Amino acid sequence: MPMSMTQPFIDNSGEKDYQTKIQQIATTLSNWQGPIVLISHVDPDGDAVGSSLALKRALAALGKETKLPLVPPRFLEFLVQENELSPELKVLPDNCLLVVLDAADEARAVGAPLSSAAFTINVDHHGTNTRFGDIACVQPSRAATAQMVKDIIDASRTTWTAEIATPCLTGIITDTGNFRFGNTSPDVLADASELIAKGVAYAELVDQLQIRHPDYFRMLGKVMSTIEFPLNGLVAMARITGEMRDEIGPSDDDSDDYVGLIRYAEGTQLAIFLKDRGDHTKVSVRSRGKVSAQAICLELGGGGHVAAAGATVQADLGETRRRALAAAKKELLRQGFKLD
Ligand SMILES: [Mn+2]
Repeated sequence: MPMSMTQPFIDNSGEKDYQTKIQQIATTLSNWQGPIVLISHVDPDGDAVGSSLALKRALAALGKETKLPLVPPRFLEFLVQENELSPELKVLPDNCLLVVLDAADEARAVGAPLSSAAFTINVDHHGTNTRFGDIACVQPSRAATAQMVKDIIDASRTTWTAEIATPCLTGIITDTGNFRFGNTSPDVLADASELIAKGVAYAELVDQLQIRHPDYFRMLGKVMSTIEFPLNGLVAMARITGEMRDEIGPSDDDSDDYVGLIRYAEGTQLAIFLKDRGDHTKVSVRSRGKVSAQAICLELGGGGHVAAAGATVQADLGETRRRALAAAKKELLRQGFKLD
């Protein structure tokens, strides 16, 4: 999930500890004699897929036995080479090192059971990360987990190739919204520049990353017909209903784009996107300035970054809309906005 530079959870005192942990992780991975399994979060995004593909390729280059149980969204399938992914693992192999990437807590990590790992490494940039695992390296000042993976690979003996750099850069591109979000720091651009210099076909990559199935555009038309601007126009809100999905098909795996799009409606501080899943509703929130999408989603039982957060609400769309608006109102009032 993308994030903002303005984080209440940032701990900048930890940069030295961070570098120490990165080195410790690189050493642990290099010295590990058993299999290494990499997993990431449910509904994997560009950072989850990019981070895990980059690290898997770097470890494979070191001669490590690796497994990556992952189902990427359609628009990221082009990154994957043949036989690179595994089906979900019901049990972990013996003496297995498990690397969990971009997942803020154990419940969000999918692909393999966490309990039977011989050793667990947690690498993430979500401030809300629960710090699970034998080594937990959490650095909210990083725009993407892929940036942290770059640090791990830099600290290891791996020689960078375009095949490793391309997914790594993908994580940075997608979590910064193509270098448009507030988390696009000089460090992010320096890391991206370094990765491009490893031989990434940059223009081709960013072009490919925007390509979507025709159904995406059919769905976009329907989504835009649901747009509303409640709370004095400070909120842009849209939805995908079960009926829309029945009509267009289920390929809405990129629908996070929609919330980013409506966020650009003039005068809005918040974009809220609701996805009807029958017995539950998924909520994606994006915010601007000091307004916290994270505060709203924490109120709804979810989490994320200040500028971009999400929640799964065990209620139908109508009830979820009511709760999301109540949380949005509370946050807007907290930030000093006047509401009728
Ligand atoms: Mn991320």
